[in-house]
Order: sequence, then C-alpha cells, then structure tokens
Amino acid sequence: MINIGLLEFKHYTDEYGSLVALEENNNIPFDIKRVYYIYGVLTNVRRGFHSHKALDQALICVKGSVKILVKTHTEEEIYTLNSPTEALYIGPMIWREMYDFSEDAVLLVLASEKYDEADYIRKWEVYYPLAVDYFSKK
Ligand code: T46
Repeated sequence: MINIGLLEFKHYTDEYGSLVALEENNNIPFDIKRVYYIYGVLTNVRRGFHSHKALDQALICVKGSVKILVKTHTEEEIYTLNSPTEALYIGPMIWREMYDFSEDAVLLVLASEKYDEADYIRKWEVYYPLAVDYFSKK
C-alpha cells in the first residue's frame, strides 16, 4: 500500500536486557519533530478516524499490543503492533484507526512535524475526494 511500510529495528540484547536506538533520517525515514504516546486505552475504544495531509509518522507499540487499520479510498490493511523492535510507517493521506488496545499497551508515535490541527482530515466524506485526487497523481 502506498505511504505505508513496516520498519524493523536492530536491537542490542544481552544478559542485561534489550535496547533499540532510533535516529531521524536513519532508521526513522524523516525528521523527528515530535514524540507522543497513547496509553491507558480501554479495550473497546477505537481512536483515530482521521488522515493527515502531509505528516509522516512511525507508530511503535513499545508495550502490549494494538491493531491499526489503515485505508485509502480503494484499499485497506490491518496491522497488529506488538513489538518494540518494529514500527508502522504511515505517510500522508492515509486514514487510520487504532483499536484492540491491550490493557498494558503503550503506543509511541514519532512525527515529522509539530502538532497542527490544520493538517488533520477528520471527516471521511472530506477525505475521500482528496484521496482520489492525491493517489491519482502518485
Ligand atoms: C495519529 C494517531 C496515531 C495534542 O495537543 N498534541 C499532539 O501532539 C497530539 C497528537 C494530540 N493532541 C491533543 C489533541 C486532542 O485534544 O490530544 C487530544 C487527542 O488527540 P486525537 O484525538 O487526535 O488522538 P488520536 O489517538 O485519535 O490520534 C493520534 C494523533 O492525533 C494522530 O496524529 O495519527 O494518534
């Protein structure tokens, strides 16, 4: 799917435990301008329901598990994130919904820009024609 990818991170594991290092424009394919995390989500809660116009993000479930639905006007895929050594890259113009959070889930997100509500498309009926146009030029 365009603008979606799984990133696998090298981990340094020894008898003292494990460590993963993330670097912008290295194993994270964009400048990192913001980091946030989502936790304490009840299992029956679904979040997201939006796209971004231009933002790049990497979603890492550093603890527990969560499902991520990503879709466009023509395609959809579901990813289960349950490892601190992998991330789901989500680029511009991808609708996303996060659900089935385990009780202990911590979803860490690295973002290419600071928070800007103007970059969100929060209505499917607004997203749909913009997606038709955006992906027709890809
Ligand atoms: C996304 C998915 C994966 C801020 O003030 N600053 C921030 O950086 C963020 C991300 C959110 N907020 C505020 C805005 C809302 O009042 O936090 C509140 C909850 O945000 P939202 O309802 O957008 O959360 P989610 O879980 O639906 O979506 C979030 C990100 O907003 C979004 O960019 O891709 O996680």
